[in-house]
Amino acid sequence: MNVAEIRKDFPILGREVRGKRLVYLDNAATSQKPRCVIDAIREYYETYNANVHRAIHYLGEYATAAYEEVRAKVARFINAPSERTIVWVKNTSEAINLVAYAWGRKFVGEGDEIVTSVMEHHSNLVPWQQLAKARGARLRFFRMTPDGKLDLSDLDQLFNERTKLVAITHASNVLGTINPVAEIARKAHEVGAVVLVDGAQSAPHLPVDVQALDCDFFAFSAHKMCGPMGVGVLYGKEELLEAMDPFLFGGEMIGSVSLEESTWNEIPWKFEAGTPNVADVIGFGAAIDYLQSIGMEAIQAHERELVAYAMDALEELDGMVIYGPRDERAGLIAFNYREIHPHDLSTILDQEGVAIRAGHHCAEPLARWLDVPATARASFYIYNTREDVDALVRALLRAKEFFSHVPR
Ligand code: C6P
Repeated sequence: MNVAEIRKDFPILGREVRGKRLVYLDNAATSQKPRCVIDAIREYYETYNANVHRAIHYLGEYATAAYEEVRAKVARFINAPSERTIVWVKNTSEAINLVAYAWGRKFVGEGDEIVTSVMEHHSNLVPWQQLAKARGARLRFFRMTPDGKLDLSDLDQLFNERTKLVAITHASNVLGTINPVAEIARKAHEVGAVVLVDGAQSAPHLPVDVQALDCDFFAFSAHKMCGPMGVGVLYGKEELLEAMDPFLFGGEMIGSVSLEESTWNEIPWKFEAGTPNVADVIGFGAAIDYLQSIGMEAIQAHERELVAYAMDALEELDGMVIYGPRDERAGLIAFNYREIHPHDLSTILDQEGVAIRAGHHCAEPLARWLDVPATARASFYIYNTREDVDALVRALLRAKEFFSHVPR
């Protein structure tokens, strides 16, 4: 991977922040966008803007073909068996809510169990809390190992004939843990449970093959993988999508409508009411082409190398506490440093041009499990370099100096 060349593709990386070189280490929140994505969106609006699936005119047909081509591209990207299994949503959160409503309210009942974990982002926890409340179901949780992995030793008790759903993140946005979702899916299927994988932090960073994982649903967001905001994907197995009722009602998702009754469109359009976000789907297509021109294996290898370098560098610092496993992890590191509140740390780092995230990262139960009010988090992507890590370390030392009166 030629990171110096890749950096040239991202206009924003050329700018300064507070008079310093921008060191963008908040990629788990959202990634930056390469010029080809920005251009694809501009080209759509400048040359073939039209509504899709409706118009019988040149622009409408052209836009529809381009839009549907991206669906097929996404299917290939995650090795889904067909584009019928790819539903457009606006982000991972909406994808999970869609399953909670359209599948959950129909198939989860009184006394059923939903298994999830303490490391989930709120988007993969709150919809299940709401579903459990509405349907009289019970939430259960994987046990955790002290270093922040799922403890799979008691799966035979955790999964049973009442387990209807296992909803688990592929990669944690705080711990960096990569969960063995294929193994979990195999075990869950033995008791007839459905498996939803939150892929928000995996699809941008490693090769994903939904057939090899054998998950039933897989959710992810374009904006974390060089694509625009406002587009996400729900992959679902065909038989499940067929069995579900629609989520939203209105134009485009219908088969035929009379004054009293309606029938539904085929999947995936059954779940896509109203005019979709065509421009950003087109931009997402450009993002997938871009990532594939680099190669997902190469991206994963680059982040592994960078995170190992960063772990070594951070561990050298006196008063550093790093959360999550030491072995295989996603390209992010959450930490606390010298008892400086992560918000203060983030403010000082920002003065040095270094953008990190601080807080509970929308995973409040996990912060409680870690027994901290907040953590600081540096998260990496294709354009980050060892120089970025060095800048992070220098900025942390600046913060240490600034807060030298604080006992560690
Ligand atoms: N995490 C972070 O800074 P949306 O916002 O719907 O695109 O993605 C939600 C989401 C779901 N699952 C996981 C594991 C995530 O990390 C996220 C988004 C960002 O960590 C923003 S809170």
